[in-house]
Amino acid sequence: MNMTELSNTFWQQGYLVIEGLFSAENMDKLQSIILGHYGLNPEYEHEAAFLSKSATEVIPWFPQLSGKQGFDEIEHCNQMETLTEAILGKGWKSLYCMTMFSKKGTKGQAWHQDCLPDDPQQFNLNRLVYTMDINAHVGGELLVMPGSHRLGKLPAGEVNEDFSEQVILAPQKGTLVMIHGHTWHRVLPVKGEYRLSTNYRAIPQNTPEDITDICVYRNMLYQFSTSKVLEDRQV
Ligand SMILES: O=C(O)CCC(=O)C(=O)O
Repeated sequence: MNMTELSNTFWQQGYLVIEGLFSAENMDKLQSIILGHYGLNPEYEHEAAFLSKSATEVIPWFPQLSGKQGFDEIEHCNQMETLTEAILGKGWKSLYCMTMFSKKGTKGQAWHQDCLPDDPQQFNLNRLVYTMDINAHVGGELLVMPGSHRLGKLPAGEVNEDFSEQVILAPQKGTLVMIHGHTWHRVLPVKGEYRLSTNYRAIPQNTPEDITDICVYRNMLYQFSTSKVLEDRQV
């Protein structure tokens, strides 16, 4: 892998896709740990008001906090670490590993930015690892707006509007997708039994660890630590 080229592509697009980075065997191992935790009908953790207003139906889990060491090996994958450093520079830090489960028939995730884009230097990096194939049959494809990490705040508007420049990603098992926290992104509704993704979030040096506490949706700014809508964004 040419890290400089990949980093340039990331900074140009606001996202990057690396197919086949992780072995199917490793992914199957993680997938079975994740499913062992959730089962097929886990309870939601966020408040119902948030789930409904955000149009985001995801159940998070932090497997490393439960001592699941299988997830450490991926975190310390040499290529992922080297690529992260090429993108974020020296002094970057791994935040945590968070799995996300969405049930059959749920909405996915509406357009959002993981953190406020007011300062271009202050952002998180999503490093999304897919332990299963995402495709039109399963649903849950990932939508990104190329270059939107440079466009400031996601405009207020219809939460699931289609943008003419949006790109639809259907990551296969073993793929790594990196997304800048200011890039507008969204997940389509889930048609299969379930949808899983695993996010190894990271931050550049001098970035607060709670950088993703306030999330930007098209209809609100939401603060997770207080479970509060900080701003209702009217269209
Ligand atoms: O699960 C995915 O593919 C995307 C996750 C996402 O939107 C996020 O972590 O902000």
